[in-house]
Amino acid sequence: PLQIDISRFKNLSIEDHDDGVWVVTLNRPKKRNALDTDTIEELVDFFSTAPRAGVRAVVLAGSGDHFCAGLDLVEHHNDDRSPADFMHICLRWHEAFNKMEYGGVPIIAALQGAVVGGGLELASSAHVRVMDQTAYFALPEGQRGLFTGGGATIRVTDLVGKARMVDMMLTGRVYQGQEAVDLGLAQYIVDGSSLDYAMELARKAAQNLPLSNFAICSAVSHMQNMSAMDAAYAESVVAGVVNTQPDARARLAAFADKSAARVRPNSE
Ligand code: 1HE
Repeated sequence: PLQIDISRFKNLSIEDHDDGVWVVTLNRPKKRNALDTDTIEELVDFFSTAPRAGVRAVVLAGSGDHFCAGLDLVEHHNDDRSPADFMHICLRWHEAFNKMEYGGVPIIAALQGAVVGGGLELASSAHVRVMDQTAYFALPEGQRGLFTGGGATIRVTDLVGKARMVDMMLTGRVYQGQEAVDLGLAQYIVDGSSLDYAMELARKAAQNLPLSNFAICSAVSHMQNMSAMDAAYAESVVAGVVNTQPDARARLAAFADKSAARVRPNSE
Protein backbone atom coordinates (compact mmCIF):
# COMPACT_ATOMS: atom_id res chain seq x y z
CA PRO A 1 0.00 0.00 0.00
CA LEU A 2 0.95 3.65 -0.48
CA GLN A 3 2.01 5.66 2.55
CA ILE A 4 0.18 8.86 3.41
CA ASP A 5 2.63 11.48 4.66
CA ILE A 6 0.39 13.49 6.96
CA SER A 7 3.04 16.20 7.40
CA ARG A 8 2.32 17.53 3.91
CA PHE A 9 -1.24 18.55 4.88
CA LYS A 10 -1.70 22.07 6.26
CA ASN A 11 -5.36 23.00 5.89
CA LEU A 12 -6.52 19.49 6.68
CA SER A 13 -5.57 17.78 9.89
CA ILE A 14 -5.32 14.05 9.42
CA GLU A 15 -5.32 11.36 12.09
CA ASP A 16 -4.87 7.66 11.61
CA HIS A 17 -6.99 5.86 14.23
CA ASP A 18 -7.33 2.19 15.10
CA ASP A 19 -9.12 -0.21 12.77
CA GLY A 20 -8.13 1.66 9.61
CA VAL A 21 -10.43 4.60 10.41
CA TRP A 22 -8.93 7.97 9.46
CA VAL A 23 -10.24 11.34 10.57
CA VAL A 24 -9.87 14.17 8.06
CA THR A 25 -10.68 17.56 9.59
CA LEU A 26 -11.01 20.88 7.77
CA ASN A 27 -8.76 22.96 9.94
CA ARG A 28 -9.35 26.65 9.28
CA PRO A 29 -11.95 27.34 11.97
CA LYS A 30 -11.15 31.08 12.00
CA LYS A 31 -12.33 31.15 8.37
CA ARG A 32 -15.20 28.78 9.15
CA ASN A 33 -13.34 26.17 7.10
CA ALA A 34 -14.02 28.04 3.86
CA LEU A 35 -12.67 26.07 0.90
CA ASP A 36 -9.68 27.86 -0.61
CA THR A 37 -7.60 26.43 -3.46
CA ASP A 38 -5.04 24.85 -1.09
CA THR A 39 -7.73 22.98 0.85
CA ILE A 40 -9.20 21.59 -2.37
CA GLU A 41 -5.73 20.43 -3.50
CA GLU A 42 -5.25 18.68 -0.15
CA LEU A 43 -8.61 16.95 -0.53
CA VAL A 44 -7.61 15.79 -4.03
CA ASP A 45 -4.31 14.54 -2.60
CA PHE A 46 -5.78 12.64 0.35
CA PHE A 47 -8.73 11.10 -1.44
CA SER A 48 -6.64 10.10 -4.48
CA THR A 49 -4.27 8.21 -2.21
CA ALA A 50 -6.62 6.79 0.42
CA PRO A 51 -8.06 3.91 -1.67
CA ARG A 52 -4.53 2.55 -2.24
CA ALA A 53 -3.22 3.26 1.26
CA GLY A 54 -5.27 0.79 3.27
CA VAL A 55 -7.69 3.44 4.56
CA ARG A 56 -10.79 1.46 5.55
CA ALA A 57 -13.12 4.36 6.39
CA VAL A 58 -12.90 8.13 6.74
CA VAL A 59 -14.66 10.50 9.08
CA LEU A 60 -14.80 13.94 7.47
CA ALA A 61 -15.17 16.75 10.00
CA GLY A 62 -14.78 20.50 10.37
CA SER A 63 -13.07 22.12 13.35
CA GLY A 64 -14.87 24.75 15.39
CA ASP A 65 -18.57 25.59 15.46
CA HIS A 66 -19.16 25.24 11.71
CA PHE A 67 -18.53 22.34 9.35
CA CYS A 68 -17.83 24.49 6.29
CA ALA A 69 -18.79 27.94 4.92
CA GLY A 70 -18.28 26.90 1.28
CA LEU A 71 -16.16 28.64 -1.33
CA ASP A 72 -13.55 31.01 0.12
CA LEU A 73 -15.31 34.17 -1.00
CA VAL A 74 -12.46 36.45 0.08
CA GLU A 75 -9.90 34.52 -1.96
CA HIS A 76 -12.34 34.47 -4.88
CA HIS A 77 -12.83 38.24 -4.57
CA ASN A 78 -9.12 39.03 -4.20
CA ASP A 79 -8.06 36.81 -7.09
CA ASP A 80 -10.53 38.53 -9.46
CA ARG A 81 -10.68 35.35 -11.54
CA SER A 82 -11.48 35.06 -15.23
CA PRO A 83 -14.24 32.69 -16.40
CA ALA A 84 -11.59 30.18 -17.50
CA ASP A 85 -9.78 30.47 -14.14
CA PHE A 86 -12.95 29.71 -12.25
CA MET A 87 -13.89 26.87 -14.57
CA HIS A 88 -10.55 25.27 -13.69
CA ILE A 89 -11.16 25.89 -9.98
CA CYS A 90 -14.49 24.08 -10.28
CA LEU A 91 -12.84 21.20 -12.14
CA ARG A 92 -10.48 20.75 -9.16
CA TRP A 93 -13.47 20.70 -6.80
CA HIS A 94 -15.00 18.00 -8.99
CA GLU A 95 -11.71 16.10 -8.99
CA ALA A 96 -11.74 16.07 -5.17
CA PHE A 97 -15.43 15.31 -4.75
CA ASN A 98 -15.48 12.61 -7.44
CA LYS A 99 -12.50 10.95 -5.78
CA MET A 100 -14.56 10.95 -2.60
CA GLU A 101 -17.82 9.67 -4.05
CA TYR A 102 -16.34 7.13 -6.47
CA GLY A 103 -13.12 6.18 -4.65
CA GLY A 104 -14.52 3.14 -2.87
CA VAL A 105 -13.58 4.20 0.68
CA PRO A 106 -16.58 4.85 2.96
CA ILE A 107 -16.73 8.50 4.05
CA ILE A 108 -18.90 9.53 6.98
CA ALA A 109 -19.37 13.30 7.37
CA ALA A 110 -19.75 14.69 10.90
CA LEU A 111 -21.71 17.95 10.65
CA GLN A 112 -22.24 20.91 12.95
CA GLY A 113 -23.20 24.53 12.41
CA ALA A 114 -23.11 25.88 8.87
CA VAL A 115 -23.08 23.30 6.07
CA VAL A 116 -23.60 25.83 3.32
CA GLY A 117 -22.82 26.43 -0.33
CA GLY A 118 -19.68 24.51 -1.21
CA GLY A 119 -19.77 23.07 2.32
CA LEU A 120 -22.98 21.28 1.40
CA GLU A 121 -21.41 20.18 -1.89
CA LEU A 122 -18.52 18.70 0.10
CA ALA A 123 -20.84 17.01 2.61
CA SER A 124 -23.00 15.58 -0.16
CA SER A 125 -19.92 13.87 -1.64
CA ALA A 126 -19.64 11.76 1.53
CA HIS A 127 -21.57 8.48 1.70
CA VAL A 128 -23.21 9.07 5.09
CA ARG A 129 -23.99 12.34 6.85
CA VAL A 130 -24.45 12.67 10.62
CA MET A 131 -25.67 16.05 11.93
CA ASP A 132 -25.87 17.42 15.45
CA GLN A 133 -28.60 19.76 16.69
CA THR A 134 -26.68 22.87 15.60
CA ALA A 135 -26.20 21.85 11.98
CA TYR A 136 -28.02 23.71 9.22
CA PHE A 137 -28.00 23.46 5.44
CA ALA A 138 -28.36 26.17 2.81
CA LEU A 139 -27.25 27.22 -0.66
CA PRO A 140 -26.63 31.00 -0.34
CA GLU A 141 -25.06 31.30 -3.80
CA GLY A 142 -28.10 33.06 -5.26
CA GLN A 143 -27.86 35.91 -2.74
CA ARG A 144 -24.12 36.29 -3.32
CA GLY A 145 -24.46 36.70 -7.09
CA LEU A 146 -23.03 33.24 -7.66
CA PHE A 147 -24.04 29.78 -8.78
CA THR A 148 -23.04 26.39 -7.46
CA GLY A 149 -19.85 25.02 -9.04
CA GLY A 150 -18.93 22.05 -6.88
CA GLY A 151 -21.59 19.55 -7.86
CA ALA A 152 -24.68 20.75 -5.97
CA THR A 153 -26.75 20.64 -9.14
CA ILE A 154 -26.09 16.90 -9.16
CA ARG A 155 -25.56 15.75 -5.58
CA VAL A 156 -27.87 18.07 -3.64
CA THR A 157 -30.55 17.51 -6.27
CA ASP A 158 -30.07 13.76 -5.78
CA LEU A 159 -30.57 14.18 -2.03
CA VAL A 160 -33.60 16.51 -1.90
CA GLY A 161 -35.03 16.58 -5.44
CA LYS A 162 -35.06 19.31 -8.06
CA ALA A 163 -37.86 21.50 -6.70
CA ARG A 164 -36.35 21.76 -3.21
CA MET A 165 -32.86 22.36 -4.57
CA VAL A 166 -34.09 25.19 -6.81
CA ASP A 167 -36.06 26.69 -3.91
CA MET A 168 -32.96 26.57 -1.67
CA MET A 169 -31.01 28.47 -4.32
CA LEU A 170 -33.73 31.01 -5.14
CA THR A 171 -34.84 31.87 -1.62
CA GLY A 172 -31.88 30.93 0.58
CA ARG A 173 -34.11 28.54 2.49
CA VAL A 174 -32.38 26.95 5.49
CA TYR A 175 -33.11 23.39 6.59
CA GLN A 176 -32.15 22.12 10.04
CA GLY A 177 -33.12 19.58 12.70
CA GLN A 178 -35.27 16.53 12.04
CA GLU A 179 -36.67 18.12 8.88
CA ALA A 180 -33.20 17.98 7.30
CA VAL A 181 -33.08 14.25 7.98
CA ASP A 182 -36.61 13.73 6.69
CA LEU A 183 -35.59 15.39 3.41
CA GLY A 184 -32.43 13.30 3.10
CA LEU A 185 -29.81 16.01 3.67
CA ALA A 186 -28.45 13.88 6.52
CA GLN A 187 -29.20 10.28 7.49
CA TYR A 188 -28.69 10.72 11.26
CA ILE A 189 -29.31 13.48 13.79
CA VAL A 190 -27.81 13.10 17.26
CA ASP A 191 -28.23 14.99 20.53
CA GLY A 192 -24.55 14.75 21.38
CA SER A 193 -21.49 15.00 19.15
CA SER A 194 -21.86 14.21 15.47
CA LEU A 195 -18.15 13.35 15.44
CA ASP A 196 -18.53 10.62 18.09
CA TYR A 197 -21.45 9.06 16.26
CA ALA A 198 -19.69 9.30 12.89
CA MET A 199 -16.71 7.51 14.44
CA GLU A 200 -19.00 4.74 15.63
CA LEU A 201 -20.48 4.31 12.14
CA ALA A 202 -17.03 4.44 10.51
CA ARG A 203 -15.73 1.72 12.82
CA LYS A 204 -18.70 -0.46 11.85
CA ALA A 205 -18.13 0.12 8.15
CA ALA A 206 -14.40 -0.55 8.56
CA GLN A 207 -15.20 -4.08 9.72
CA ASN A 208 -16.60 -4.97 6.30
CA LEU A 209 -14.20 -6.44 3.79
CA PRO A 210 -12.52 -3.64 1.82
CA LEU A 211 -13.67 -5.07 -1.50
CA SER A 212 -17.31 -5.03 -0.36
CA ASN A 213 -16.92 -1.41 0.74
CA PHE A 214 -15.23 -0.58 -2.55
CA ALA A 215 -18.27 -1.86 -4.41
CA ILE A 216 -20.73 -0.11 -2.10
CA CYS A 217 -18.90 3.24 -2.26
CA SER A 218 -18.11 3.20 -5.96
CA ALA A 219 -20.38 0.90 -7.93
CA VAL A 220 -23.65 2.31 -6.58
CA SER A 221 -22.69 5.81 -7.74
CA HIS A 222 -21.47 4.62 -11.13
CA MET A 223 -24.66 2.63 -11.63
CA GLN A 224 -26.77 5.73 -11.01
CA ASN A 225 -25.22 7.14 -14.17
CA MET A 226 -26.11 4.12 -16.32
CA SER A 227 -29.26 2.84 -17.92
CA ALA A 228 -31.06 0.23 -15.82
CA MET A 229 -30.01 -2.47 -18.28
CA ASP A 230 -26.36 -1.52 -18.11
CA ALA A 231 -26.48 -1.05 -14.34
CA ALA A 232 -27.86 -4.57 -13.90
CA TYR A 233 -25.12 -5.91 -16.12
CA ALA A 234 -22.41 -4.00 -14.22
CA GLU A 235 -23.92 -5.17 -10.93
CA SER A 236 -23.57 -8.79 -12.03
CA VAL A 237 -19.93 -8.28 -12.89
CA VAL A 238 -19.15 -6.48 -9.61
CA ALA A 239 -21.03 -9.14 -7.61
CA GLY A 240 -19.14 -11.83 -9.49
CA VAL A 241 -15.87 -10.39 -8.23
CA VAL A 242 -16.94 -9.34 -4.73
CA ASN A 243 -19.11 -12.30 -3.79
CA THR A 244 -16.45 -14.88 -4.62
CA GLN A 245 -13.54 -13.11 -2.91
CA PRO A 246 -11.44 -15.56 -0.90
CA ASP A 247 -11.64 -13.32 2.20
CA ALA A 248 -15.41 -13.81 2.28
CA ARG A 249 -15.14 -17.56 2.73
CA ALA A 250 -14.53 -17.39 6.48
CA ARG A 251 -17.59 -15.15 6.93
CA LEU A 252 -19.75 -17.50 4.88
CA ALA A 253 -18.42 -20.50 6.82
CA ALA A 254 -19.34 -18.77 10.08
CA PHE A 255 -22.87 -18.28 8.82
CA ALA A 256 -23.12 -21.90 7.68
CA ASP A 257 -21.86 -23.29 11.01
CA LYS A 258 -24.19 -20.90 12.90
CA SER A 259 -21.43 -19.02 14.71
CA ALA A 260 -22.11 -15.72 12.89
CA ALA A 261 -24.48 -13.08 14.26
CA ARG A 262 -28.00 -13.14 12.82
CA VAL A 263 -29.89 -10.08 11.63
CA ARG A 264 -32.40 -9.10 14.34
CA PRO A 265 -34.76 -6.15 14.83
CA ASN A 266 -33.51 -3.31 17.03
CA SER A 267 -34.39 -3.85 20.67
CA GLU A 268 -36.53 -1.15 22.33
C1 1HE B 1 -15.21 33.32 5.16
C2 1HE B 1 -16.29 32.58 4.64
C3 1HE B 1 -16.25 32.23 3.28
C4 1HE B 1 -16.66 32.97 6.73
N1 1HE B 1 -15.18 32.62 2.56
N2 1HE B 1 -14.18 33.69 4.40
N3 1HE B 1 -21.16 30.50 1.45
C5 1HE B 1 -21.60 31.54 2.11
O1 1HE B 1 -22.16 32.45 1.56
C6 1HE B 1 -21.35 31.51 3.62
C7 1HE B 1 -20.59 32.73 4.08
N4 1HE B 1 -20.33 32.67 5.52
C8 1HE B 1 -21.31 32.91 6.44
O2 1HE B 1 -22.47 33.07 6.15
C9 1HE B 1 -20.86 32.96 7.86
O3 1HE B 1 -19.47 33.30 7.89
C10 1HE B 1 -21.04 31.63 8.65
C11 1HE B 1 -22.53 31.38 8.87
C12 1HE B 1 -20.41 30.44 7.95
C13 1HE B 1 -20.33 31.76 10.05
O4 1HE B 1 -20.83 32.93 10.69
P1 1HE B 1 -19.98 33.57 11.90
O5 1HE B 1 -20.77 34.74 12.41
O6 1HE B 1 -19.59 32.50 12.86
O7 1HE B 1 -18.58 34.06 11.24
P2 1HE B 1 -18.24 35.40 10.39
O8 1HE B 1 -17.99 36.52 11.36
O9 1HE B 1 -19.19 35.63 9.30
O10 1HE B 1 -16.85 34.96 9.73
C14 1HE B 1 -15.70 34.70 10.52
C15 1HE B 1 -14.50 34.78 9.59
O11 1HE B 1 -14.62 33.74 8.62
C16 1HE B 1 -14.45 36.07 8.81
O12 1HE B 1 -13.09 36.32 8.54
P3 1HE B 1 -12.24 37.46 9.36
O13 1HE B 1 -10.88 37.40 8.74
O14 1HE B 1 -12.98 38.74 9.16
O15 1HE B 1 -12.26 37.00 10.81
C17 1HE B 1 -15.12 35.72 7.52
O16 1HE B 1 -14.72 36.53 6.45
C18 1HE B 1 -14.60 34.31 7.31
N5 1HE B 1 -15.48 33.53 6.44
N6 1HE B 1 -17.17 32.39 5.63
C19 1HE B 1 -14.18 33.33 3.12
N7 1HE B 1 -17.20 31.52 2.70
C20 1HE B 1 -17.47 26.11 -6.28
S1 1HE B 1 -18.75 27.20 -6.13
C21 1HE B 1 -19.23 27.15 -4.48
C22 1HE B 1 -20.16 28.31 -4.20
C23 1HE B 1 -20.14 28.71 -2.75
O17 1HE B 1 -19.76 27.98 -1.89
S2 1HE B 1 -20.65 30.30 -2.42
C24 1HE B 1 -20.25 30.50 -0.71
C25 1HE B 1 -21.45 30.28 0.06
